[in-house]
Amino acid sequence: MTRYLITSALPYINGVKHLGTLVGSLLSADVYARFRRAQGFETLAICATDEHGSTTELAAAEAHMDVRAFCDLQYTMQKASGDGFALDWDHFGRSSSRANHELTQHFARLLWKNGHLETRTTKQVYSNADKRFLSDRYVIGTCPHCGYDRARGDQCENCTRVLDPVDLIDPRSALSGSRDIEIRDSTHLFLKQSAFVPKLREWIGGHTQDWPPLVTSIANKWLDEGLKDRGITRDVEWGVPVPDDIADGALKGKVFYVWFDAPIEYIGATREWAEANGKGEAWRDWWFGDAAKDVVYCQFMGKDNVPFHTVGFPVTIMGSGEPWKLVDRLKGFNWLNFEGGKFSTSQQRGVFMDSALEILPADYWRYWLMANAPETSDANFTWEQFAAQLNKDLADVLGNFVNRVTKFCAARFEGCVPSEGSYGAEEDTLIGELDGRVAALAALFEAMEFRKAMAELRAIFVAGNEYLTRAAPWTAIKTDRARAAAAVRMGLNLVHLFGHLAWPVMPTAARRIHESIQDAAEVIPWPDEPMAEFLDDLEYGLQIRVPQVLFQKIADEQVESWKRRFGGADGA
Ligand code: B3M
Ligand code: ZN
Repeated sequence: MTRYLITSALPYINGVKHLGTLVGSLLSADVYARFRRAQGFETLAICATDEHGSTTELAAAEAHMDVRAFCDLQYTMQKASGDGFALDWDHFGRSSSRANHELTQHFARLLWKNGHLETRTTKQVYSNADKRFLSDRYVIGTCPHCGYDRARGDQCENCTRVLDPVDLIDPRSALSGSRDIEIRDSTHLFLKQSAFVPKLREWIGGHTQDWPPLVTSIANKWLDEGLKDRGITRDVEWGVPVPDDIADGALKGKVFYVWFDAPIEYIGATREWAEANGKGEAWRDWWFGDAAKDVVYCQFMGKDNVPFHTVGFPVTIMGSGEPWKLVDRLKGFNWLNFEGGKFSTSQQRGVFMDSALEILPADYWRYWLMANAPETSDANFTWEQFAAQLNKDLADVLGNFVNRVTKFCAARFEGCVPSEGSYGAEEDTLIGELDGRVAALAALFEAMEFRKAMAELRAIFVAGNEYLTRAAPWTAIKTDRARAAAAVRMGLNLVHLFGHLAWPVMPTAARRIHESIQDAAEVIPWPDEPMAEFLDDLEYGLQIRVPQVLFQKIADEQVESWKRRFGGADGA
């Protein structure tokens, strides 16, 4: 039987993530993992913090913290917000782990041994005041093309020209502002990626059917533009050290570039998982050689990460000459915008994971984000549409259905699944419709088409409501108690079904819905029996409970206050 290995792009250690990162990697991976688990497949859901590099060092310095202590703290915060969103990882690791250090060095040694790395001496800006090499973006100066006086060493944000720090006029450190900087030679390792182009083309070409067009077009564009050899080491301190046995110690004191070690942490975190759970070498069975033949490896990420996963990491794996798994299914996402503009971490624009949970439970966000996932194009978050959709889909349609049925059952049938009456034409029609819709929903989850999946889920809830309106047990009971009983029985079976179908996306609400009927297993299984069976499955006489309000309606005043708090269309 197939096993599913599921990874989401690793969130950078610094700062709480916004809804855009959540939908495009963390949440979509979780929904897919839950769906596969619900189907009974063995799954392993892996994520980790991406911790290395100069950005982390500088963020730690700004917080007046030692970089490791800074990462420890941020890791705890990210783990907590992941838990708050019910992201049910098998392991949430850290790219600074020993496992990742060892694996990163292992891959680098193989690449060196196989002749895919070479040393090159490059010119690098060194700041005497800051006592460190400055990466390109931390050198600022006047743009030689347009005269903008705060151009960054990698690119001028005024005229968008790509720059080299040595091009800048009047260059200075972005950290201290010091002009006491000099150009020094620095030796680095380069990965000779260009040699892999034919292999990459063949591999990417084999996925035109099962990767979204967004992903294959980004991958091919990257290759078409000509693949440059890539520097994979940096002059910073916080990272995986380059071992001395590479290039005779010529890179002493340097570390690997963060984008080299971060994807390797997918494997590293799997090893951390095994170590944390006493599973020994079991991590290899998910990744290596014949033992992993039955594994389908699925990755989730935003579109900016696609090149690193279709070119960068695959080259590391191909170049190792060892049979590590390459990604099978790569789901990439477009951007989610906030009120017509970009989410921005540096400007704190938008809604971030911690503050989101201060105003509404995770399931509201989970549902809305999946229902509006930026799949075929960018999507936009607005408070009005957010509130309107949740009020309609969750409160009016799903919540109200559960409430109507269970309340009526409590009032007129002693809160027990009625045994009288039998299903007739009305029920048969509904069963036929739901057989089609539940199968369609499963197929959409399988295809990772989340937006359409949520539309199908909503259509299923609506079908239940429409059935109940037609069957109208509250009218029938006046003349035909058996007819009303059959309708209530169907209604309760539908509540039960909704609890199963909603679980991958709304795990907490789904559990409450399910538990209004009967206790639920930890993983609420996907219904694979025909609807005629599933919808007549509840034991006659079973005692049910009326749940507390499932979804509180969002009031206009709340929307107004959130707009004030988070800023709205005006970009405030
Ligand atoms: N740390 C996240 C990002 O670009 C980046 C992903 C690494 S995946 C190995 O948002
Ligand atoms: Zn310029």
